[in-house]
Amino acid sequence: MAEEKQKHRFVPLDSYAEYSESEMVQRAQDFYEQIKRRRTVREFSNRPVSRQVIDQCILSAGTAPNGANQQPWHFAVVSDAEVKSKIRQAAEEEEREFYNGRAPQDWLDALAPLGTDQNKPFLEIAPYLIVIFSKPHELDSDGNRVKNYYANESVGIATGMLITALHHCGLATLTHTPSPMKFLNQVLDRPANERPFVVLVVGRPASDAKVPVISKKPLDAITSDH
Ligand code: IYR
Repeated sequence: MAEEKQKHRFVPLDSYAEYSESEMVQRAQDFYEQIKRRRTVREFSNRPVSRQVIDQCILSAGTAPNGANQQPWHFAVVSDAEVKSKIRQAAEEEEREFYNGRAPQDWLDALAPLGTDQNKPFLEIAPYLIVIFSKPHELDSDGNRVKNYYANESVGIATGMLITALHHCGLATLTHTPSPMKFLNQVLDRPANERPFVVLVVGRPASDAKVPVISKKPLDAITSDH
């Protein structure tokens, strides 16, 4: 029993920061002012970005709450021009099929305001592509599958935190989801238990970048009181 307790240790929560009611309101407002500036960008500058910044933001993403603390994610950081070019070619091949037949008309209609098409030059222009993989299971040393709980939910949360961290330090992102994405395992030589979740295109916006005129739903459209 004593041994069992030792295995699952608990320590006092010493990292919690408490704020007064008015500080909380101020911080909530300040954060909203910052995060609402975030826009998905499709026109990137090729200006280099320090790898240290990327690594630090990935460390932030890695603090995400996740199922059973199994941390079922992998972040493949792509900066090599040849690898980016391979990803662009394969992604555009999938996208050509998507835009020229695979996508139902109602999906194409929903995308129309964003002005997207099969051309993905940003995959080569932006200094980084962070390809995020979800790991629904691991393989133990005998090659048996060990399930990771809530892998997709966990990776979704970590991805949101990564986007927030990157925005916080002045980087723009595009969440890109070529479909199907299996080619990313091959191009990046990732094992079969890793499923591509999203390609995060990361860099500074092009100086003349334009974004579509869209709006976010107001609070009363996204909440209810009980
Ligand atoms: N994967 C395609 C289509 C696409 C789908 C959604 I949902 C978007 O919000 C944006 C694009 C593409 O990348 O063009």
